[in-house]
Amino acid sequence: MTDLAQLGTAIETGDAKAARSLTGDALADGIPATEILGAMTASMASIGERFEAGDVYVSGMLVAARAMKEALAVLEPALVEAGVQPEHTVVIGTVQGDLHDIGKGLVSMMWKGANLEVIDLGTNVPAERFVEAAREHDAAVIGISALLTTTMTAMADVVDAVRASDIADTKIIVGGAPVTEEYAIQIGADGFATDAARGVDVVKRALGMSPDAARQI
Ligand code: B1M
Repeated sequence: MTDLAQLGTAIETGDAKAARSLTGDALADGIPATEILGAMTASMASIGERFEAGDVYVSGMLVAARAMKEALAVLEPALVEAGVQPEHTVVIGTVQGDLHDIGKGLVSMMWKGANLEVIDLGTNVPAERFVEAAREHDAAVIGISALLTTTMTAMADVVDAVRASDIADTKIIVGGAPVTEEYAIQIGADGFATDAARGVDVVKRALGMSPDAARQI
């Protein structure tokens, strides 16, 4: 049976090759995708703590993030379990000034798994780009991610830009480590989720889908 602690270590040390192969082994062993994901996210939390303590530098976070993304690519099919024609389109991105995309990528995967067509705008996305993309794709929901206390304020700019546009009624869901429910309410967002799994419930509620209407991992 694959040792998930080894997978965590591979990610923390930035060993992308080992992270990819251990993820494949864990899936082949029948370990649930959510459990594998748990080990991966714990390793990123650990890297963050070590960065805060001055034990690793930005370069260390970067190689760990690369290893995590490569391992996630192996895990994605099991997380998404694609199949049914998507009922709704949603747009998601990380706010302007912010380059963190792992959490946003996870939310995006989980939303795909909930049978949604997900348009991922990437990172460092200006407010107007969210509006343009939502209009272009006739999106029912805009998801915004921010990982920095200095960039989460840009979420308010996105909400303001949407509300001032011709697609003012589009539902907006926000999330990311520094974001709180209080902040989400303050800026006028329609929904907030602390993690990708809860993000599925929140998007389903925003879309008026019953909580059991879409598949979850
Ligand atoms: Co950055 N970084 N980083 N970093 N980084 C953090 C966020 C930090 C907390 C580390 C620390 O000090 N402990 C700190 C922020 C402090 C703060 O503002 N409070 C920090 C800093 C300071 C910085 C720089 C400023 C460092 C520097 O240059 N001096 C710099 C900023 C660059 C920029 O964005 N402009 C920087 C850079 C980077 C890297 C590029 C090296 C790399 C990112 C690579 C990448 O993403 N491609 C990086 C990394 C890897 C991290 C940590 C270690 C890990 C982030 C991560 O991927 N977590 C992070 C420490 C930490 O998070 N503990 C840290 C795993 C991921 C699964 O969780 O992203 O939280 P998370 O997503 C969760 C939830 O938040 C939620 O669901 C996700 C899954 O459950 N969620 C949503 C997220 N978006 C959502 C949207 C939703 C709903 C839920 O609805 C739409």
